[in-house]
Amino acid sequence: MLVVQSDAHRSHQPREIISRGQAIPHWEVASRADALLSAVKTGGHDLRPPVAHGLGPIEAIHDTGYLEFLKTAWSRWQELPDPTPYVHPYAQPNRRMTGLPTGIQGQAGYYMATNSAPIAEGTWIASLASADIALTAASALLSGETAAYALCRPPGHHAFSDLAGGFCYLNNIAIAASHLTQRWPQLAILDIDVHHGNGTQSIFYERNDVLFVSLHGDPSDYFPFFAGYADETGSGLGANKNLNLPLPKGAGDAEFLVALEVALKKIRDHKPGALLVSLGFDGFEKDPIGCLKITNACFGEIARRVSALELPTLLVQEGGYDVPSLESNLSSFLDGFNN
Ligand code: Q9C
Ligand code: ZN
Repeated sequence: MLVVQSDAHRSHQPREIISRGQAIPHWEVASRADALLSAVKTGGHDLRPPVAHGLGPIEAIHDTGYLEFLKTAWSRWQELPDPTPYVHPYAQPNRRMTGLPTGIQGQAGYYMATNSAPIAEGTWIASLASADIALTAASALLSGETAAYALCRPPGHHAFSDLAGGFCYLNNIAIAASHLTQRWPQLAILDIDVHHGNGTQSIFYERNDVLFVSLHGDPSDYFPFFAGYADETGSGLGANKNLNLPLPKGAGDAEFLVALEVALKKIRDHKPGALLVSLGFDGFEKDPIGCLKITNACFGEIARRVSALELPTLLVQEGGYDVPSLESNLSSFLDGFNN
């Protein structure tokens, strides 16, 4: 399989996130990418660096004010008295207040949906590189490759058009999907990360060309809490082009595979020209922040069933935080995909 990766992610290593009022070590660490890369190398895959695609495809998905914020937030934050090394939101807009402030403190709240997407000095550079990885893998499909894996870091599926959140800044898979619509007018995104892909859902919620289907832990008591419910089915032109399949806490392989069949049927009925997969390994049974019990072998089985759709397929890396298992989980998936 064609794999796109780069080392640029190393400039993004915020040390902590704020969870339940406490600073805790960040889960989304650079060694994740090293572990995933080991699987690529042992699997003998065709590894390539990203090619810069410019800001055009990113601006097709993200708000200009948001991009300007991401690019400048860290340096603006450093001008505050007694600045911390990472930009964190403090006060955030809500149901009753939605104004856009001009100062950095207020803008951090305005453009950051959660306390788990801190901005470090190199976050913008790393995020651009991550988007370019997804775009380069997408371009390979445009040139006739049947499948490609984008080893993205930071991940992207919690990023909205104008919001960072949940370890994500630029929505890599949405950017890649919009790039692919130049060749395939109908696309499908399958999100198997354990967290609902709220950013991706929002970006395509009113579109009928890009179907979004997500399997994830029930958000009623799990991140991202405010989206991922079964009654979110799309609106306007996008009516019936969004499918959420929340799974109860603790669900294992059998339940996951039953839901996957529902997802695959919805995808086949949409008749997409290509498929994109938000590939998270945080549904793994040992994941420290997961809520499901997916086994290593099941990632292979998921891959076999997805590849049986026989569509040009772009795999985009999202979450997965049990670093010691990432290599074997990715190997299981890539091996399953090729068989
Ligand atoms: N106690 C992705 O998998 N919540 N993002 C962390 C830790 C945020 C996960 C809470 C989870 C975001 C791409
Ligand atoms: Zn996740």
